[in-house]
Amino acid sequence: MKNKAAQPPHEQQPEDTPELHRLYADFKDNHLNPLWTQTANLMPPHPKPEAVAHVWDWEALYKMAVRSGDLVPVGRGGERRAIGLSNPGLTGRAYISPTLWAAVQYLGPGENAPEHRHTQNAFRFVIEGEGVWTVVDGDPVRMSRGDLLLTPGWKFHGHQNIATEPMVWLDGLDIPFGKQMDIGFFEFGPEVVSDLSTPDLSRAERLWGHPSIRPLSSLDDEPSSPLPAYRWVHTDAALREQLLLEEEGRDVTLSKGHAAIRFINPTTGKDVLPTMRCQFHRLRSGAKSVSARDVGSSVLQVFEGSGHVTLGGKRYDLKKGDIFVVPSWIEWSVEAAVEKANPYLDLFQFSDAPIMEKLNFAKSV
Ligand code: GTQ
Ligand code: FE2
Repeated sequence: MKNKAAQPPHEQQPEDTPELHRLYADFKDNHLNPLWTQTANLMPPHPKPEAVAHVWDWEALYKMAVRSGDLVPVGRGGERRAIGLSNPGLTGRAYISPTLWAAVQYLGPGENAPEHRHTQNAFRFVIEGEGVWTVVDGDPVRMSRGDLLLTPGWKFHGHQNIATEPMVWLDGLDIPFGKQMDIGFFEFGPEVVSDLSTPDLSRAERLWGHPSIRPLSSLDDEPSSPLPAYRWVHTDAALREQLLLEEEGRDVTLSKGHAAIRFINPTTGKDVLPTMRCQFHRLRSGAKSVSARDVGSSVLQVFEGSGHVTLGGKRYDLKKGDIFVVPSWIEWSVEAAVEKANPYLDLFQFSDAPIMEKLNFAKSV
């Protein structure tokens, strides 16, 4: 190799000779791959995600979910009528980011999605509709508008819709992370959900759903939250009070007019699932969030209101139900529109932050 010390290291390449070609051919035949041809790509100076920023339009998603409902049966094998949001930068894979799966799931009136369990962690967030119960380890959990429902890894779960209307909701799972790590196990459960009752509150909520109170029979930390449902009444009240306290002169919001909360595991005070963080944002009409940039990826869905998001320097309109992805190290901020119909922009967010934090890769500016 010639001495090219004056150039940056990644531009130091060997002379193109027949011997070099033979060496590279031997590398290939022996299942080897040299670092020096791809150093800058493998070890960039900062994250350069293959995933790109993208916004999915809720109306279009909803219509295709309905068409899937007409054409595709739900049952054993396919398991779920769930349509994965596929990041345009991660072609061919139904992954919204390298770690996260986001899907819209459709369950028609009277339909039943069979029970199964898998290592992957899951949650559902309900943007609209009523009438579905998800049965988690034999415990029926009502799914209503604004609720966050958890299905931690390896718990059996199936869904049933007892209403006369279909229901469409957002699923979040750590499928891509699990696939990359080869951690997945999967088992079928009963074809019909194991408990067809439809109580207002699940047994786990009756045990765990009291603010800052836990049963003395369960004092150990649990890796996933034992509370299967985070109800909209509580989320809404927490956000409303944060903004009211701000109006009363208290410094409790993230920034002016931006209330935000994190859903937590009551046994640890930490994230609800080992791999996924779930949060909720409320921006007062006209308010703007502080620009953020984090290692790791995030997905947000507009729950109510409208506005726009600036993602990697590009501005996108947002309306109810729209879903967008924030890839690693992409700068982003949201702004609530000034509109009469809705005094707020409400956003549900999930991210892979627990993975990044546990592995010491988390970084923010
Ligand atoms: O509802 O159990 O979107 O297992 C992907 C995999 C939903 C579910 C998804 C699943 C489910
Ligand atoms: Fe599942």
